[in-house]
Amino acid sequence: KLKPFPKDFLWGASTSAYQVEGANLSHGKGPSVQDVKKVPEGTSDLTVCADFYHRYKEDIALMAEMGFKVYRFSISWSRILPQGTGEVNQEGIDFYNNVINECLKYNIIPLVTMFHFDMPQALEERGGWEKRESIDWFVNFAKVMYENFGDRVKYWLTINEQNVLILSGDIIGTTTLTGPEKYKSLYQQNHHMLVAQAKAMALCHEMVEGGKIGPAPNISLAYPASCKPEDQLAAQNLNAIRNWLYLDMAVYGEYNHLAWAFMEKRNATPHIEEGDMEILKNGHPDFIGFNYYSTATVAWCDENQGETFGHDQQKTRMEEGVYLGAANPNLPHTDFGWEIDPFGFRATIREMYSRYRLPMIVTENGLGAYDKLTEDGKVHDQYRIEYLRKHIEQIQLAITDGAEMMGYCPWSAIDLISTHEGMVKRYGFIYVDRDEFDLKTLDRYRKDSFYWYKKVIASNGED
Ligand code: BGP
Repeated sequence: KLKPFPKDFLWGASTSAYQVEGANLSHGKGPSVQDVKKVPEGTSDLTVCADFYHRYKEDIALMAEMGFKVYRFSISWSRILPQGTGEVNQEGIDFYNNVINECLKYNIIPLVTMFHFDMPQALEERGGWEKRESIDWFVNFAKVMYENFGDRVKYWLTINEQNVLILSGDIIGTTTLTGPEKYKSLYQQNHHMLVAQAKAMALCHEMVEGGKIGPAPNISLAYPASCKPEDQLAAQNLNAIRNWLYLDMAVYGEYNHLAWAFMEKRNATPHIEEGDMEILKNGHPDFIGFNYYSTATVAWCDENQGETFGHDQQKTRMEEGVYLGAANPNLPHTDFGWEIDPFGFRATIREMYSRYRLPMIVTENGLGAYDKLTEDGKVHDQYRIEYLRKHIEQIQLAITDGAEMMGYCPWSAIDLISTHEGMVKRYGFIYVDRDEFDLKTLDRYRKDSFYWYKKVIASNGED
């Protein structure tokens, strides 16, 4: 017999600042690395996005109409602190105050991501996360946020997909180095992010009355490609460097031993200052937020053997002597080639709960597709409904298994700019009328999934 979703289960959805807001170089905002980066060919820049900066009231009203209990959004660091440190941009503070107050007006809990891929360019030019000072920069930003919003924002997420920033750092832009130097830089940046996160968690508990905070990595369980024993070792390797490195540190304040062995092998163990390990031990998350899109499948890989599988940031690649990414023949794909694995979602949740015993909230999950607006203003996205329904079923099964699940925030509340494919790849419940380069009306339309999700929420997951 299935256990019901908890009564106070947090149904909602997610967005991130640089992908949804627009107004990226106006209203006092400083540029972030995203604004400076060359956008992939054929895709829109970030000047307008979904124009959430000007239309947040309409958008939050639509979220309220769906019955959202929570809205996960990120605060742009360089909108608050244009130079990353120093002077505060009051217009930025006002904007996020308005967004927060608008949520609260409808009893929607704001769940704020502090960092979602958007390092202020001014800090990047000073060396970014590779510099030890980045810890202080981030903690200062956290302090400014707690001071200004902590009276009303009680749920916080530290760094979105830190593991993707490191593991796919060359694709996402965390490093431009290649060869052995790449690893050295990435794992030093990683260490600074981890210390910054631990300090921000401790500070949240100090400054925000009733504040709860957690990490938000992208967790994909790794499957062995076959029942060859060495493929199981490969799966353990990838799980360690992709998943557990981040969560073992967030929860236990310890470096995962397999991940450490990997860094040693790559000559990339970070420089750890005296006192760091104590700081890491003292930052306790109240919950685990995590993004889930699919699982990963890997085979054993001897030194100097194998080919890279896939090409984009979600695909599993290869690390010589560690693992070799493989396609999973049992899984269907999205229009954009991402594997779809609802069962793997349950398996991932089971594994996470066994390891960490903390309540969990899904901070992203969803289907990127080519949606079409019909002439009478409809979007028939049955494929998205199917995807989400199957994943929600697996959450309920995981709850029945005994896992403690707090909420579900699929990606994304509203259509926005994808990380690599611009506006053609849509995830929202709300359609935004614009194309890649033609801004059209920017009007909002309710997709079929909008009406469906509204029923899911109203019935607390029973529909
Ligand atoms: C996650 C990111 C999001 C988001 C999503 C979908 O990795 O946290 O920012 O965009 O993936 O990815 P994409 O836009 O590449 O389809």
